[in-house]
Amino acid sequence: MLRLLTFVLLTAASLARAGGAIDAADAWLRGVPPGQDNSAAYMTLVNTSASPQTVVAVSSPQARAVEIHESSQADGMWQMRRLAELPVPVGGKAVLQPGGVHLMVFGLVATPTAGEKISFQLRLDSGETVWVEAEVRAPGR
Ligand SMILES: [Cu+2]
Repeated sequence: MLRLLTFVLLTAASLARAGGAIDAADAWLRGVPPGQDNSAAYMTLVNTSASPQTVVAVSSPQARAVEIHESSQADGMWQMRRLAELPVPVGGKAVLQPGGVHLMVFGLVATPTAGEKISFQLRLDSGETVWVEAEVRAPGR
């Protein structure tokens, strides 16, 4: 019975993942040297639904906190600000990339190694959650 329940739960989880309103591509996390536990993650979010989607919160079981940030340059100085939400328009996408919007990752529970996957849970304003696996790239890339 327990085995059957596990199977049903796993099946439901994979269906939810496949049928989500948002697809993620090219997700990666910038590797960090030992002792540094903050990093950033990047990805392209594609709206696969017929309505606008908005990411309102992000978390990771492998980090203490995740925030949506946007980098910008003013007077030759880079600065970051926190975004309350990240819209993904109908028929469009949101591109998170170095120098722009990114997921700021605070308090990685372990130093990530290149090739490892870090999981992120994106919560949409519809209440739906989308899991994204980001591959760790070597530091400095
Ligand atoms: Cu940041």
